[in-house]
Amino acid sequence: MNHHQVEPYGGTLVELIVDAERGAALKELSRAFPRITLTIRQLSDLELLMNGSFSPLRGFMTRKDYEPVVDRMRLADGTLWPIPIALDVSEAEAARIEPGQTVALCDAEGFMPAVLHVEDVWRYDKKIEAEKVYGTMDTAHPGVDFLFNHKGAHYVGGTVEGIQQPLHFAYRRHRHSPAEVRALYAKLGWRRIVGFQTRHPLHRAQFEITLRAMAEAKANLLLHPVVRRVKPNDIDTYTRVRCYLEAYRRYPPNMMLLSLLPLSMRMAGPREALLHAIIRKNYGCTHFIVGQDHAGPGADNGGNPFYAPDAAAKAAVAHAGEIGIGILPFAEMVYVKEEDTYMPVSEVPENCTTDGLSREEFHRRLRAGRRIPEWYSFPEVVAELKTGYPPRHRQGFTIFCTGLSGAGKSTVAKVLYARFQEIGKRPVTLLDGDIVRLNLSSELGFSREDRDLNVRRIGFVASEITKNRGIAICAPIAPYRQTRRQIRSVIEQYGGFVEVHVNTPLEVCEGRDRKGMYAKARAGLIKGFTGVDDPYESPEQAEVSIDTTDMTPSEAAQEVLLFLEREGYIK
Ligand code: PPS
Repeated sequence: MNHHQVEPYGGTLVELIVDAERGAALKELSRAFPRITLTIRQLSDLELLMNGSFSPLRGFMTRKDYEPVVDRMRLADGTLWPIPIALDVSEAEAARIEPGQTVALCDAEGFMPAVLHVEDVWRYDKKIEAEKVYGTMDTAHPGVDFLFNHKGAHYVGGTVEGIQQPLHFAYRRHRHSPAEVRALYAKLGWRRIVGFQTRHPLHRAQFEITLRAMAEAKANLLLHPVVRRVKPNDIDTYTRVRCYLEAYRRYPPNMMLLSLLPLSMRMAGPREALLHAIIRKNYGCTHFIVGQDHAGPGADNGGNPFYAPDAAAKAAVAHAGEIGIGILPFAEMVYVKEEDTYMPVSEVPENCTTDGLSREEFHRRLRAGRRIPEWYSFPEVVAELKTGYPPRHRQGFTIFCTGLSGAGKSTVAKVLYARFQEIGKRPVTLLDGDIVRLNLSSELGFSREDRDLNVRRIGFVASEITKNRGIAICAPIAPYRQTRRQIRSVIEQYGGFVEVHVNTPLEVCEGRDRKGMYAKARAGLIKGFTGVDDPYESPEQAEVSIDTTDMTPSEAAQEVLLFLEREGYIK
């Protein structure tokens, strides 16, 4: 491959896209190549390699570059590079890939954005990477957790030939390669550009920071948010971009450009700040804003921050000359009531009162449907957030009844179904065990695997209903704790998950034996019957637990309704 020589982060970008002819030839050849299916994170790295955001890198790092990068933030040739851009694979994959081979890099659908000419396959030391890159081995750090618990044990390094960029369908007019952005600057006559990185919605404090930075650097603004959800509680990308589009209108006309960056953040604090600065240099920025705790994951379980609040800014300033970008460090901004404006904490005049809202408090208010003060965020931004994150009484939720056969799950579920229909307001779906086994899982039996698959299917349907703000009422036995836990974690991303343990004792269920199943199970005519010769793992922390021994179904359902009312899901 013909790689042109580049000065580090200079005018020349290293784009790894081949021409159409070579692309077609590679596609043809790739039928014989081994294939690596990339995760979403790896695809982001690949995309940024291909479009020149990671210039001067020419592929995934080989050991020769990886080790000095980890050790002292230098590529083998001495160029500053703070974080490994390395492709991890599993033990099994590593065993079938050899240096000298070319492999196809594909997404989960089989689409092939690029090929990799393998130079190196090696087992890397996760501990050293954690210590050096993240400064900690604590898995409370999301980057470290990811490294230890989700990454393969080997890296595959080599040069990349890009054939076609990974596809994006949303907000396409706001996605640009570094070259495209540079061309836009030239067209608009922008010579000085300050870059702003964020993974949160733009509230007034951040807005004020960007305005101040623009004034300080006499520059236009590249608002360059990362469009990958970093932590489960982060605001989803679609809502966030709608917020940026609203904030956009608050800037003076023709002063800023909004571009979305598909970067997989590592939350590596100071080292990551350097990576962010390098990327922005490649995007033609002359200046870059580094805020408090930039790219930091907050505090560990003991409440101690992983990185000092100003560590990232210090690191960025120390390397600014080498990167070739001006760093604008920003201290925390607070709202000054008397002046009705934002100021860095250090500049607040005496006798003035300040106000602030932590991000956590803001999220709590948003989710509870409480008022967000106008000084905190523009009303149109808040309106977008409220549309994306309605208060609980407008969110969807799943009622997940679990318990033994004959415990009364279906009856309670039916009563709840009728009650919710009475209330109206939200669409309701009843996913009773029998209905599901008839319509979704008719081929399944009662082995551990089959039960798990059955319950996961129910969880999937319920999560879709919850996402669309409806009510899903499920009533399978769902005997295994681990499976219930998995379903909960998916559904809680979209709305409420209310586990209702229908905790009627086995003797009572067996005494009822409406379908005569227990008798058959005791007689050995049915094998693996829950509670008889197959386990039922009781929930540890169900939201509601009801024993229907001496309760009518309506009374039992009432317990659930009271819980929902208390928690704000119905009002
Ligand atoms: S599971 O474990 O969640 O997949 O079970 P589920 O889909 O709720 O199905 C439970 C109903 O199927 C009948 N049945 C059995 N239950 C338990 N164990 C075995 N081996 C079994 N074989 C059939 C049983 O009548 C359950 O009905 P419900 O409505 O729960 O009483």
